[in-house]
Amino acid sequence: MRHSRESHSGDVPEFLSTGNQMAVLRDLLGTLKGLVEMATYIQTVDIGHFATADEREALTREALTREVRRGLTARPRSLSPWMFYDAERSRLFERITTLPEYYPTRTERAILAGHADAIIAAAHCDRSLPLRLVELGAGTASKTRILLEAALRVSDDVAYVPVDVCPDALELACQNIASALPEVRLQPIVRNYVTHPLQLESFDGSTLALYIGTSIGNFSPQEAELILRNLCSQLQTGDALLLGTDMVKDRRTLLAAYDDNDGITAAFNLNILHRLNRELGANFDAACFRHRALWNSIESRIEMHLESTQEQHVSIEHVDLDVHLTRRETIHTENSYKFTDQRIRTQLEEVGLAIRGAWKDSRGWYTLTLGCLR
Ligand code: AVJ
Repeated sequence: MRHSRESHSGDVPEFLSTGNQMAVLRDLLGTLKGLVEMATYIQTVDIGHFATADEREALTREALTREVRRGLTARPRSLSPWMFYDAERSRLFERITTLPEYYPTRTERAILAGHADAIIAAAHCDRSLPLRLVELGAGTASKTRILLEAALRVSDDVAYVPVDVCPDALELACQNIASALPEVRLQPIVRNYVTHPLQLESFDGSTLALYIGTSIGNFSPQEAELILRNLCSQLQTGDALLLGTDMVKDRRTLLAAYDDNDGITAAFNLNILHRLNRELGANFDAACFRHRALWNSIESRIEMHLESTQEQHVSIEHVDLDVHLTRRETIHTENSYKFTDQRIRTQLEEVGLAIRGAWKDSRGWYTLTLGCLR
């Protein structure tokens, strides 16, 4: 198999320049140790370069195995959420986005619908130049369409580069955009932008990078900085980034969004265990765990955990791992950071972006911020 399992003490500049060196699994433990207690071990696994579904599957399983061994032997135990997106998890997330309690998606969509023209005008100053929109974690691109329509109102040369780890989602995104907006030039990239920094073709025009959907909230401030730094390394002076962030608000609203009445978020969380049973030969009994959502005000994040309701032993056959869980012991499965204006400013300025505009809903629950590369 074309990868090594060597673990380097990751240093940031090296990570930034890994570029196309596939075949390297590298974590950033050295960089992040001590900074985050739920270390997201950033592994470089370039799924996009592995042509066949079989190879992709083998690599995914390898990465999963590694993550499970790391996370379930650590204390407190944890599993990184972005490692677990598969068709079922994506489907459950799509359902979450329609729940009455889960306001971020519809709030962001409303802001886009109200301000797409202003956002495009602020990002695309020289209208004579072609415009390229590059979206990290594009998913099915349902909200992006609003921005692309606005882009087409000011330019007849618009390209869209959706980047996603999931080829099926990307396919759907391209079909949706191609049928609704055939004028847009599509250049999809299958890539896990977390584990493998994006490399864009040079472009004679202006680029607007999109990192929306509050996806950045899954990452600690340090990890988010790395992701943004990698992205900005692909931009030129004057190019822009549109960042979508969910804001700090009252605790009850936040908690309800991550612990809905229909139990969809619980199912989304417990899905990790089913996946481990299915793919790694584990024998988790999901009925012996419960979904917990907490608001950590010090870290400014919602945390999701799976709490063991009883003392139990679980074995994960393909990882050759036995886990003993005490009653009430938890596995930390997700963080969703919530932002303040100050936090957004810091996050953008530290990677060289100057704020050019910010758009919010009337309640101030969500913000779209446009930063320009200095
Ligand atoms: C996909 C990271 C934006 O944090 O709100 C939703 C994921 N997890 N409910 C979020 C999620 C549980 C979501 N993001």
